[in-house]
Amino acid sequence: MTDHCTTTVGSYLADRLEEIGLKHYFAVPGDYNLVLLDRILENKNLEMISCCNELNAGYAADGYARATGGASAVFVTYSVGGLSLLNAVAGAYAEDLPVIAVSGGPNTNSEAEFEMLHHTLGKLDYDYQRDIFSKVTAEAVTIRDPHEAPTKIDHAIQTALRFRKPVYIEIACNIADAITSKPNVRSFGGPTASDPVSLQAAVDHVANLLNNAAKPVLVSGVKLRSFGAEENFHKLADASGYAIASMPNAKGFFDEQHPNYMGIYWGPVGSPGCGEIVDSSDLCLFAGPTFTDYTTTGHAALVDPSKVIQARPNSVVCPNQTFSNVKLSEFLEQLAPRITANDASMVAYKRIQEDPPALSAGAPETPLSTRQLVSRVQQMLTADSAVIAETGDSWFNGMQLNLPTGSRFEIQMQYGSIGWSVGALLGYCIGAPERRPIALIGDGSFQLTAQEISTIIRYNLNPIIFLINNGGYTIEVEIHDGPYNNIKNWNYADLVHVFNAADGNGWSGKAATEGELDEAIKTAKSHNGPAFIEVLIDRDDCSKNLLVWGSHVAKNNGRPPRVN
Ligand code: DPX
Ligand code: MG
Repeated sequence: MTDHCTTTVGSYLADRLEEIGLKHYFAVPGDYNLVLLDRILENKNLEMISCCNELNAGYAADGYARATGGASAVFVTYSVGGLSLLNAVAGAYAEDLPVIAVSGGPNTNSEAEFEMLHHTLGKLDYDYQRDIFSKVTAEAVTIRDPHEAPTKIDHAIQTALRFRKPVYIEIACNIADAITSKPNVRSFGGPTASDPVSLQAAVDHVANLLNNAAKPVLVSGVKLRSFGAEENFHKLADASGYAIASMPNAKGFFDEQHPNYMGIYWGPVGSPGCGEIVDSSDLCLFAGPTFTDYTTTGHAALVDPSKVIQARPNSVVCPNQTFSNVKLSEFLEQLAPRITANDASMVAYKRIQEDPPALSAGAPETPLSTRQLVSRVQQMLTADSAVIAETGDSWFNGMQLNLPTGSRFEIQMQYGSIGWSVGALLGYCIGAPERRPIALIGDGSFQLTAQEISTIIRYNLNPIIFLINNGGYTIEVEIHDGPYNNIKNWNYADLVHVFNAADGNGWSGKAATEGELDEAIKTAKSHNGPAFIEVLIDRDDCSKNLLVWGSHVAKNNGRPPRVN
């Protein structure tokens, strides 16, 4: 029996999730989490989105966090569910997304009585799932004592929001219903404030360096969004007059229609002219960058550390000087008014700027090419669009798009787990119902997570999905080919009918020519529900940038071992 100041552990968690802004959560049931789900369902301000499997539910939570900019939650059962979820949570860790992963756990009496349990490894270890999750989360807690639930739940939630990382909460199956304190008032702030002395010193030092540089440039990085610094980056961009580039995994975080925007800084596959200006600048401020083999095209885009300032989420790293405990957003905000406008890099860029090559449509019967597909997607984009680009040639095709102000772009470039986009698209549609997301998904990737189209149909969401059927793992073909890069063909478009069954409202079509694609897009746009277009593309038709990038990454991967 609860009284006015107590509740159940499950209800406590539901209330806290509501309090931090969640309206939905993703779930797959199992006997270790059923009572917990009963308690969560009682909260009428939270809607359950039932997924086909735990991996996809995790990807959906990833997409939801991207769409809302806040946290997300996913509920699974013990071990068989949890370990399926693991890969998606690892992706959320890599991508700085505060996904709250909640698993049911064994009954608290089982450990004391040395019970061997179903769904487990078949040994007397009751902590292995939490131990495994501790590697891919910022905090992993097990709740077996209801009195400890409020502090453990609150601390895990605060950690997720503060560090923008996933957390793991395991609740023993007989504890979800146990009595605990009602949630008391408190705040769940985001990232903590900077050390004021260090912040001041960093701003003074960097303002001095930039104001004395001849041709400084600004580059936006992926951490800008997770650490809430996009707006202050824009303020700095406006104040500086510098030429501005985006790193590939930060595409869309800076307005691509800004007059000083050059394009993507991505070494040999970046936007024409952009790399030349960044590399020839005497001082570049990278805001929230990650320099990996993927974002630097196999380390071909080598930024000279003596000319680079990195503003990281918690520090500022200058040539020969580091300032710790300086938060990215505060640093950019305070730097903006200290900068003397200097358009030298922009003038230099204007001199070498190339207009993108004009591409006119072919005759309707022309077999479809990726270039023509990209140009059709470009024409569809509006301020309300969100493009979800799956790992594969879709990255390179997506990167070509010129995003209207307000539109969004999602890519999982740090983790690059194929199949991510189907679940992420589901979560994105739920989290941003005011947008109509457009997904670019390769056939190979789709085969990992295809069944979540069923959930997109179940909730009658309205994305437009381009399934690119190029008969295999083309990106892998370009990095290193072999028989393993061929896949079994499917009638992808027909799957929508299978998933529709009697009550679904999904529409699908197939396009092998430009004319068929135009017709299909017309129908998709007018369809009030999920639209799925299978486009048939030649196995060897891939973007030029994929070929160049693939050879650099392959070279980097193929370096021989060092022997003494
Ligand atoms: C693999 C990749 O068909 O796209 O454009 O044809 O390449 P493209 P597809 O979706 O194929 C994807 C394929 C097999 N990567 O080319 S990128 C290895 C891989 C991965 N993630 C997981 N397994 C394997 N990235 C989960
Ligand atoms: Mg493919």
